[in-house]
Amino acid sequence: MNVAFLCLGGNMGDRLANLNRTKALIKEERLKILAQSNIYETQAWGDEKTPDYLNQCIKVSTELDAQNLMKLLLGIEQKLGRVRNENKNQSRTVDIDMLLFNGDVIKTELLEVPHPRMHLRQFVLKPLNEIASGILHPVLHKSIHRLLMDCPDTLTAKKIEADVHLH
Ligand code: PH2
Ligand code: MG
Ligand code: MG
Repeated sequence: MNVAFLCLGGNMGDRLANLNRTKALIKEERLKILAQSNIYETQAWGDEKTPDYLNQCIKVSTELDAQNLMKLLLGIEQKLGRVRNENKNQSRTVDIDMLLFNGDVIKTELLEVPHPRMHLRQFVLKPLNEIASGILHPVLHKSIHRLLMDCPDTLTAKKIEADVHLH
């Protein structure tokens, strides 16, 4: 059994509904959600003219390997109406990023784990710290809590009141 940490985020349409739909589709697949963070409203990183995001991190267990998990997640993004173009920071209904997969270091065309920019982003580290504070980053060899303390990002990430119970 493999354990992955994912960051969900979106800034188009009904952002909360899109996060909830994402988790519902994840549960329909052979994935188990083991833990989830609070939801944060976060300033857009990379293009401050785009609307604020909602971001949430979740911990899942799966029989799939990392490549097949990534393919499944890309399929879920598509089901939720995500359209990609060459602009990495364009607005989207939902983005599902794989942050960590076990303690593996993976670099293929499809996938880079640990996510290459996770340690630079408050919108990842703040929610991730709630469910993975003691986990070591397999390349930087620092805990998630330490990465959050050391993170240079000044964009805000504010916890929102939303029901995130597992059912
Ligand atoms: N994702 C991006 C670009 N910028 N900003 C925030 N706040 N949250 C995101 O999830 C995000 C972003 C590219 O994937
Ligand atoms: Mg992303
Ligand atoms: Mg992505």
